[in-house]
Amino acid sequence: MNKPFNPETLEGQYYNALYALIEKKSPKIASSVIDELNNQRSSLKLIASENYSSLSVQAAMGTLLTDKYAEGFPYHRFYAGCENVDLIEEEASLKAAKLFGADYAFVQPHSGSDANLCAYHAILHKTVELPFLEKCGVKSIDALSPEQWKELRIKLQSGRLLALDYYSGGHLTHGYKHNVSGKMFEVSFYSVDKNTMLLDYEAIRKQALEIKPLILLAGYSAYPRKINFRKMREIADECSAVLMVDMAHFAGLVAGKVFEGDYDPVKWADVVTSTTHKTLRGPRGGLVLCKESFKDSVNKACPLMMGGPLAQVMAAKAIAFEEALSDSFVEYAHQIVKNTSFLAESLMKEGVTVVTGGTDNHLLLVDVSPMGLTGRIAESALREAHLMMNRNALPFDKNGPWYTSGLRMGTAALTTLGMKEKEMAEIAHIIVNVLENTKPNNDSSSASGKSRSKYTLDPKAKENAIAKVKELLDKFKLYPELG
Ligand code: DSN
Repeated sequence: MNKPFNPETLEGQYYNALYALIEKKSPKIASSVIDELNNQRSSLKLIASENYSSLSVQAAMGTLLTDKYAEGFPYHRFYAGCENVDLIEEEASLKAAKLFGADYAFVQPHSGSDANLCAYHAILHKTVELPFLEKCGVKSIDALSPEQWKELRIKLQSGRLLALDYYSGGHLTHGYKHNVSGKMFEVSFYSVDKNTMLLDYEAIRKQALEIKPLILLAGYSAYPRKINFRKMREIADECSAVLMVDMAHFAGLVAGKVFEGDYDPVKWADVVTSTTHKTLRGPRGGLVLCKESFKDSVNKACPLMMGGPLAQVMAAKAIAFEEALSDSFVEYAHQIVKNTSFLAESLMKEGVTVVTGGTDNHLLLVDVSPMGLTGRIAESALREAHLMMNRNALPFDKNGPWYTSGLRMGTAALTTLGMKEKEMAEIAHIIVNVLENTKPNNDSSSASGKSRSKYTLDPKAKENAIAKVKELLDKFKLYPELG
C-alpha cells in the first residue's frame, strides 16, 4: 500500500488510511489531497480569510455522521433517529455560547453567507412577521387571507438595511446588488471617511437617523481597524434598529479576548454572525449568536432558508470551540494582532503605503498604486514568488473591484505555524523586494499606457524570494506530524 504520510505518528497513520480509502475509488482525488498539502507547504499563506485547522477538527469531519439528516433543531426534528445529532448540535451550541458569552448559538449554517441569510430572515421574522400576525389575530402565516399574505410579503421586502459599503471593506452579503441581500432589502451604505479611511461614527449616526433602518449592520471583510460596538449600539437604539454584527473575519479575536468591552460585538449586538474557519481556526462553516429574544426566530432557519445541517461539521465545530476555549488560543489570538501590526510597521518602514497607517486586527491593506502596480499584478507576481494573498479594492478605488489598487494580507495562518515578529520583518522584506522588481507591461489600449494585469517580474528577484520563503517554511512546517 502506498503510504505517503509518516507511518510512525497517529496523525500520519490516519492520513495514510484515508489516503488509501480515497485512492481505491479515485486516485485523482487522492493525489489532489497530497498536491494541496504540497501547495500549502510551499507558499506563505497571507490570505486574511484562511487558516490551518487542527487534525482533530479535520478528523471529525470525515465520519459516518455525514449520512444523517436532521432538519430542525435539537429535540425538535422533522426526521426520525436524530438522538446523536441532537447531542452533537447541543454540544457545539453550548460550547459556542460559552466561548462568546452569548445567550444562544445556532451552529447549523454551512458558511458565513448562510449565517447572514439566516440572521436576516430571523430578524424579519421577529420584527415584521410576528407583529403582523398579531395584528391580524392569527398564529401562523397559513391562517392569513391571500390579501394579508400579499401585504406581509410587501412589508418583508421593504425592510431597510444600512451596512458598510463594499469598497470600504463591507462584504458581498451586506446588501451588494448582485447578492440576494441586495434584493431582499432597501439597502443604503455608509463608507469610511475619505481622508482617514476610518469609520466616522458621527456620520453613521446622522445617516442612520435619516434612513431609520430596520437593521444596522456592522462588520467587515477588509477593514483593518477595530469597531466600537457600544457606539454602534447607541446609534441603533437612537433609530430603533436591530444591531447585527458580522464578525466572520475577527471571531477568533473575540474568542481570544483581544476584542473586549466596547469592541466585543456579542455584548452589544442583537444578532452576531460568523464563519468558523478564519481567525477562529475551525472547520469551514457558519454560526449565528443571538440574544434570547431572537432564539426562536433563529431556530426557524429550517424550513426558512436551510435544509439539513451537516452533523459531521457541527461535530468539528464543537472541537474547534473547545480548542478556542484554551489559554493557548488566547495567546494565539493576541499574537495574530502583534504579527499583523509588526508586518504593517515593517512594510511602512520600507516605504509601502498601508491604508489607515496600520492595523488593530488580523489584516492589513496595502495600496500598491504608488508603486505603479494594480492589485491584480501585485497578487500575481507575489503568487509566482510563493506568497499567497488576495488583491482587494480599497476605499474609493479607481481601479474597480477586478484589477483593484490594493492587497489584503492577514497573519492568522502564519501565526498558527508559530511565526512571530522576527518572521514578519523578513516577510515584509520579501514582499517589498518582489513588488519593487515587478513592472507592468506596456499596453497601448490602456489610458496610462500600462497594462493592469500583464507584468514582468525580475527572475533573480523571484528566485531569491522563493528561496527565502522555502527557508522560512522549512523552519515552520505545516502539519509536521504528517511527515
Ligand atoms: N472570502 C471571504 C472573505 O475574504 O471575506 C468571505 O467571502
